[in-house]
Amino acid sequence: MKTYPYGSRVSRLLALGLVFVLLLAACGPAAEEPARSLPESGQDAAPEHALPASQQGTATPVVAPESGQDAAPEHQATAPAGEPAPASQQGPASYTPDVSFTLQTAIADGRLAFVGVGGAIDGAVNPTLQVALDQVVQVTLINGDGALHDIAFPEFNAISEQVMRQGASTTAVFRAEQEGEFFYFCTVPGHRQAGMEGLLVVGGDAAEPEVEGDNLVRDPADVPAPVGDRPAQTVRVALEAVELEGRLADGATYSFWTFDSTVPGPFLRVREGDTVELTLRNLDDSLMIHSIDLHAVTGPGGGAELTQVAPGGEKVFTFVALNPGLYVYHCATPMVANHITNGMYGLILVEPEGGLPPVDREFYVMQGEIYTDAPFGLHGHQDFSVEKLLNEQPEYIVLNGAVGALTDISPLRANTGETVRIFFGVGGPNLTSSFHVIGEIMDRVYDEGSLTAAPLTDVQTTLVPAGGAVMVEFRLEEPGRYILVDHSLSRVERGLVGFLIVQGNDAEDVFRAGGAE
Ligand SMILES: [Cu+2]
Repeated sequence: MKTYPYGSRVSRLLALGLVFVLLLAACGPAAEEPARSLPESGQDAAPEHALPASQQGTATPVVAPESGQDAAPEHQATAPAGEPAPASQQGPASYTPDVSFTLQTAIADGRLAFVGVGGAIDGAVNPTLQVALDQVVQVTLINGDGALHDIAFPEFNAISEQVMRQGASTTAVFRAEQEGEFFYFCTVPGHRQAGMEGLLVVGGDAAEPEVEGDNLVRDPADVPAPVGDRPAQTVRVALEAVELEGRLADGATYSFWTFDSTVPGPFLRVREGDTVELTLRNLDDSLMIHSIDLHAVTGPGGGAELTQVAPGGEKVFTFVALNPGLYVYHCATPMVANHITNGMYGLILVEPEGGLPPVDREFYVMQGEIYTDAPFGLHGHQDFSVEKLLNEQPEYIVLNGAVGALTDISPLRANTGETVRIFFGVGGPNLTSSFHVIGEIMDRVYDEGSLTAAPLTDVQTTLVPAGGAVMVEFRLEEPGRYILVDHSLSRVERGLVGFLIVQGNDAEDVFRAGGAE
């Protein structure tokens, strides 16, 4: 007789977990959620407190860079990480900041002050902001007291808009192009003297932010070799469900649940007509039951009903990959959305008979959301919030499992003249992605992961649903740094950004600074 452990044991575990989470939520700090915004840059020097011409209501924190005044142009020649471009190519800002701080105005010890929100400066009064030389710095200012304020970095010609109402927020963005110590302060008359002043330190011993927790990022270049032109056969796949503490962001960790200890799980690659025998083992030290539902499976639950496996156990099932395509797989044990948000998702490619057209490089990228109890950006271990999950209000939205996964840790790398293919999927569990590569046009989009329909051609942004995937291809003509985003660009501020760094010579002359010849 077969029984599926959906029953009382799971219910008890879930109930215990829920009580624990609710307790934590009740005891947690009543931290105010920091507002976030994309950069406005290059504002003129701050004489007294001249306001930018565009100043309007200050409550809306989101300004898309394309429309932001003086925002860096999308095609700005930006140096690949670690390979700075000549200074002449560096504008005052770039598409994404290198470092971000949030400060909230407050009255501390009877004086006016800026108080750090999140990260290493959390709670610090007039915190010292430490940055590296030439970093693009984004400072978000939240009005915490209802009086008129702004923030200025005069040596860098940066001043924010003024914020008047409590809760309103604004940003200042600049490139830290001189080494040394500089004051930042509020330019409203009397406020600097009343305490609103701190230090910006550029260069020196600007320490790398400490990283805690194991790196669970799946390298986007970690894609198995093409199946190509071979007859159908039996393929055996073994996966392990592993629960472990991992790095969520610099200085922040989270209790991830994974397939094979990375997020996303391994990229599985089979052929149409293959018989796939899948073994799922759940490690001894797991607390939860786990399972797998592959969208490439024809059969109830996609495998989930046959693979509910308790800690220390193992289950096997077999399916025939009837339909070619690019499919999501994920854990499907209650609460399913909880298992997915914690990292249990991946992609399986079922190649059509004869294989896919050859390309020079293939990449594997997945988008996911993380629902922490505390606001985005805080240090330390971050607890899961079932309430935010059910309200679909993630704090973190990331590529390959963590903030910085595809920028600092494992960016995509290729060369000019190459054609690249990105297998992009959305683990979710909830948000739809408007997948876009800044500075590129997708030559071919295999919409919704369908490999049997003709691809769309010449696409800017493609919609990928939760639990869906897409295969895109494009040729690289120009060197530089291209940026993978969800064009719901507020999500950049929650971690959703990746780099494709393209090296090589600029032989094709399809893009350059200055006028036409
Ligand atoms: Cu699971």
